[in-house]
Amino acid sequence: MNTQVIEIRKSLKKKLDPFRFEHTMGVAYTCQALAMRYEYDLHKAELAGLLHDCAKRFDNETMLLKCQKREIPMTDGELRDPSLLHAKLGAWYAREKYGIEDQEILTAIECHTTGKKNMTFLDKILYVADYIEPGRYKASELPEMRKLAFIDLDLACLSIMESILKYLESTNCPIDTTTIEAYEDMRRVVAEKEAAKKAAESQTEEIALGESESEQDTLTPTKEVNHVESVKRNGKNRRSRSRREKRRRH
Ligand code: DGI
Ligand code: FE
Ligand code: FE
Repeated sequence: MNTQVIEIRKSLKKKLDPFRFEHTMGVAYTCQALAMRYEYDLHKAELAGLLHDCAKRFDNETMLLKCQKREIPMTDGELRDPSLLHAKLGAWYAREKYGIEDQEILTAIECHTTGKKNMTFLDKILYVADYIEPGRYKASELPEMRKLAFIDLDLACLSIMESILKYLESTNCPIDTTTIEAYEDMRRVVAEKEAAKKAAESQTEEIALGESESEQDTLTPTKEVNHVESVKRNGKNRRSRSRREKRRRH
């Protein structure tokens, strides 16, 4: 194990309350599990998970003052609900106090609460891990989200964003524009992926159909004589092929 990770853990254990520390460990392990699944860098995923809530030990007033002092720009949403600032301030601590220079890790920490447009792989891994780590228990759809996270990361992100937005609306919490932008962007990503998948499927079906038609052409000695027969057989092939396709997809 890397000594940097051991030192970070020691420091976090001293600084965070026991619940936050346990949550942090859960997020770090879940980040690594997702990194294994999606073949991402395990060490970077672990560092992002370990440090994502490192600024969560300050109250709102202190975070506002610290951000002002360090000239960290704040959005209207963050000014209305300064608890959101632990993400930006956390990225600042990760860089300045824990020596993290990797911009991808710092950005993932910075956007872990609201998400953002054009989320990177690590942004998504951390965002999802924070929601599904084993210590979480409040959200009702957790078992489905946990499964989905290991099947389709984008869909898991979208699902979590929908659930958080629903919760924020039901509790009348001020919603940051970044949270809405992140949600709309993830909807676009998922819709584009779905459309590409459908186009690829119909192209495969067309190729299969073309192959079956040319097979029939070579089998029949004279096209004209056997035309009706060929149409019948093609129709049959088409049906059985599409049934086979359906069975394979489910
Ligand atoms: O720090 P954690 O509790 O581990 O998790 P987190 O950093 O994802 O923060 C979760 C909270 O942040 C959750 O209660 C939803 C809230 N949140 C996310 N986007 C917004 C938001 N709260 C407000 N007020 N506005 C947002 O846009
Ligand atoms: Fe957080
Ligand atoms: Fe967290």
